[in-house]
Amino acid sequence: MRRPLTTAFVIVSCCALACSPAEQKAPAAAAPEPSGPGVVAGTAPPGAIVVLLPATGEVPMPEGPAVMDQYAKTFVPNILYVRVGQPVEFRNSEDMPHNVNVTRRGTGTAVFSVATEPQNKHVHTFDRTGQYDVMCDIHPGMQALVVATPGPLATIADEQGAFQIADVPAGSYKVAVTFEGRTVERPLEVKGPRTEVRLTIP
Ligand SMILES: [Cu+2]
Repeated sequence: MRRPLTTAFVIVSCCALACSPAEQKAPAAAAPEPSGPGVVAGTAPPGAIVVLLPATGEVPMPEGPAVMDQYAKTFVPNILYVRVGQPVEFRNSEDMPHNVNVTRRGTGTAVFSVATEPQNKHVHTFDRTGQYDVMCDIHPGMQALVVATPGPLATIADEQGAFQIADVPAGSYKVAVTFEGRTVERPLEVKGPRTEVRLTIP
């Protein structure tokens, strides 16, 4: 999972450099000082994708593609979080032919299936939020998962429906829950070390 560590460090170090101890104790002035990052945790439908998005504005797209490699008869990494709209390179970095067969989890809908020759790659851009099973038809043991989300603060609720997203900078968010192809959003204020939320799909 990708976390905005850079953002968190920038906020902390700016305050440490710019504020004297007296100013740090003073109540927030016109622009409230965000507190440190916290954990957002709670429950959602089991297997749902949970994503925190800023309440306003866009989330910058990462530079460059995400990469899932095929090496030693294994997909590396085994679980890859990518952004909707971000190119994903499916590489083959060994001297053995493979194949990349991607289906949408839940419906089993075919997304694509291509041969990946040694030292070659196939680029695909996922255009909607979802979980995608990745297989190699040549080597049945080769399996992986791509999770496409609209933002980097994302996770999947476990079999009991529990989820946790760490290192969330304080602020106003939309929390988006995607379950069985439907997405529901609601506002969420994140402050303090832990924010609990119960997410349901009506
Ligand atoms: Cu293979």
